[in-house]
Amino acid sequence: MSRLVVVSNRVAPINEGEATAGGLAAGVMDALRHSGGLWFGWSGQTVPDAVVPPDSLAPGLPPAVARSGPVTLYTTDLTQRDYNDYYRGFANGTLWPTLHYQTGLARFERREFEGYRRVNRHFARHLAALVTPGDVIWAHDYHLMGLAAGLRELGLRNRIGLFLHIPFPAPAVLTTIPVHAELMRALCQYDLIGFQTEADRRAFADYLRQEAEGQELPDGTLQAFGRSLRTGVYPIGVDVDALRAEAALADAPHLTALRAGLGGRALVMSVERLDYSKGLRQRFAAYERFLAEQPDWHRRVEYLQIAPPSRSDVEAYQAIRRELEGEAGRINGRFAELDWTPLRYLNRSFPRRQLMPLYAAAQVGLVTPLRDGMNLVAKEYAAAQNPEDPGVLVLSQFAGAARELDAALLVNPHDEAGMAMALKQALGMAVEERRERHAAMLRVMRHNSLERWRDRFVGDLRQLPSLVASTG
Ligand code: GDG
Repeated sequence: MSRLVVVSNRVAPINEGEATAGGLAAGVMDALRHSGGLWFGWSGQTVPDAVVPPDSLAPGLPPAVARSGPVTLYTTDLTQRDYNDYYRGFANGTLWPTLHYQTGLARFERREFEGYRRVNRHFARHLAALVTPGDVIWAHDYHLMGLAAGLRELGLRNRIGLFLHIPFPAPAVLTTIPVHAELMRALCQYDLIGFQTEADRRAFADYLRQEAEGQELPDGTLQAFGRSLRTGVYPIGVDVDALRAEAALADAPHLTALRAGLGGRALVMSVERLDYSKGLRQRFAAYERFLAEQPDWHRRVEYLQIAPPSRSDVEAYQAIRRELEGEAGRINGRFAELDWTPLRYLNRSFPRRQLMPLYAAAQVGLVTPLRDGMNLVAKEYAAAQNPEDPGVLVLSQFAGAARELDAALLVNPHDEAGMAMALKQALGMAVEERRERHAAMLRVMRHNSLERWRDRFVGDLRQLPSLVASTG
């Protein structure tokens, strides 16, 4: 079987048996072990600009940082300038907000786009030294839209696929990026592009048709910018049984502490990176409205929001953090009693093995992003529940997960009153209805497992006729 080469912005710091690693990283590692392979990405380290002269494409092999059986991890450093332009600038200051429909938060500097291209080429140069002609290359996410173009410039004809973890927006939104055409031309150098939902895939095909004179053939092949490429929908999944097993470890000391603090009150819980796309501001407002409209629930409910800081050197992230700190204080100031804190807002991360029992202890999982490619927390929350007495998932209709988990209570995160009502409904839901909704979600999640996501994408990539890869 052809060797698999995985490329992502960061290489997951994973060792066999490491319990804190996310399911996604573990799933990808399994695939690598199966066929042998390597995983390449940024080390997370930056070096002073002077170490690498501008535009030098650091020659030679990057250092191998870890080996585990037939799998080798390789990483490369970024210069401070690369980090600023590529990671902080174009990837997280332009692409992330725009692809999440937050055009008002997007910045654009051509210099940063040039940096994005430079780092994609830098990755390509390193990779080209590592891959052999039979390898299939699987790149991940919005950081690497230009990687295939970099590899093609170096003459590689391997099959190269990209899975986009985040949404692909409507053409009218994407075209707000001044260099959208250059970006999409480069993206079309991939042979296979995977999306989380059909809506994302459709938006990409629409862009090519409307903006690039592209066309879609009856077999689903897209043609644009002189290239033929495939697209597909691969909703990412979770390992339901592993999550439930982790969640059922109910005697963990942190749970005892939580239960003592709750004193029998119902727990509403949310977990996410502190990111403006996750809808925290709107959710806080909806909870405040719920408290204002439902005095019966005072002292009987607590909302635990875990939000580890993320990308804290990007301005928009500093702003949302400041705002939420103010809001959390204000809501507690308005409703708290001597023996009741209605909102607990924790800006820290928890080890994975602690997080799952917390999900299981929560009567309501409140997952209300403004936009999300998939949203794994929604699936993890549902997987963690005890099937006999499950909690209720309140889920944004704008998360990719809503396409599959339509047995959740679906809400519009912009509808404050609607979210407050859904919270009331969730807290009061009878056990029969909770079981029914949970069983329906479990069925879908077992089918669209993490393994299936990975095997379908890699399988489709491997099966591409070499014609698709080489014709223009
Ligand atoms: C992107 C897309 C898509 C969170 N806090 C802690 C913690 N987490 C873990 C969760 C979950 C993961 O991080 C977050 O995944 P999400 O899918 O919810 O969101 P993004 O980070 O934005 O991921 C998204 C995903 O890629 C995969 O394709 O679903 O749409 O935006 O696994 O549990 N883990 C630990 N402590 C925390 O405090 N250990």
